Amino acid sequence: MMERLLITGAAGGVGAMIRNRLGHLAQHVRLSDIADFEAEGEAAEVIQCDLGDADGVLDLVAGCDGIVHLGGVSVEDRFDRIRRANIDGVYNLYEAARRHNVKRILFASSNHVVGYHLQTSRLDDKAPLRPDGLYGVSKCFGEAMASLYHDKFGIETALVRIGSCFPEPRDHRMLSTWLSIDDLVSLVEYVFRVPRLGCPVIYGASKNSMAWWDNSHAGYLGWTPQSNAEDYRQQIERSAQMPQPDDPAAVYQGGKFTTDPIYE
Ligand code: NAI
Ligand code: 15L
Repeated sequence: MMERLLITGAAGGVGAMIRNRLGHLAQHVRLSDIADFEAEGEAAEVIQCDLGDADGVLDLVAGCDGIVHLGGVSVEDRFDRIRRANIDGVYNLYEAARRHNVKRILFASSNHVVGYHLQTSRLDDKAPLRPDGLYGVSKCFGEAMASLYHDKFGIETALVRIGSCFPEPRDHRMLSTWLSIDDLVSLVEYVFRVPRLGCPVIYGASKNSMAWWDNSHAGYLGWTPQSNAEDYRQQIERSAQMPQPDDPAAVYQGGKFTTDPIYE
């Protein structure tokens, strides 16, 4: 059991859904976000911090031995915003981890690092990076930082390329990309319990019948997702329009992110 687990981005969509479900992994849980929020119950400590503030991040990470790093800009945006949170922020986090001797991190990467691969392709951890926007590029940077700090300093990171983590899948693409909250929580458990993690790429998707991604290289983790987006197919067919075959939402793994402009 860890002494103290830090969860960044704890006020965000994913953070709010998992932050109360990881208390069994550590004696103390520290929650952080740039946004002000209140933790439910009294078990967790809350520290407001901008990931772009190096001194703030150094203080934030002090005393932690594991980090679930969810914080950052989570969609396509202007480069200056992405840079502060996802590039400076990740640098600040890994430097703080090195200086405070943090052993293990789960980095919330994204399927948008490989978003320009076709939906007809099956990808594993050897797939070339094909980011579909500046957001995807920033997640490539995060993965590279984690790799560097693993090779140079031995800090282990799970590079979790999350597909679509929401309570339920919302459209046809998510029949392939959906990651249920339960499966994410169990992935965090496996990442922090496996004796030797290394620095693997893990596609963060449930056991979807229409899956595009192969995690067999990470079988040693023992993580076996249980949810299947197929259970929601009828609901999706009622509520979401099926995209035309030439619609980027149906062509590229990154879906509509491939149509985002470079925001000025
Ligand atoms: P979100 O946007 O709801 O949450 C991100 C949180 O990070 C927010 O609460 C925001 O206030 C915080 N944040 C932004 N800039 C910050 C800064 N400079 N300093 C400190 N905190 C900052 O995103 P969501 O959906 O909860 O995703 C969590 C993580 O997982 C993100 O890193 C996202 O890129 C990644 N991810 C999520 C997916 C999903 O389906 N929800 C899919 C792929 C990746
Ligand atoms: C992401 O990386 C985003 O953070 C999330 O909001 C979803 O849009 C997800 O990818 C997705 O591709 O569905």
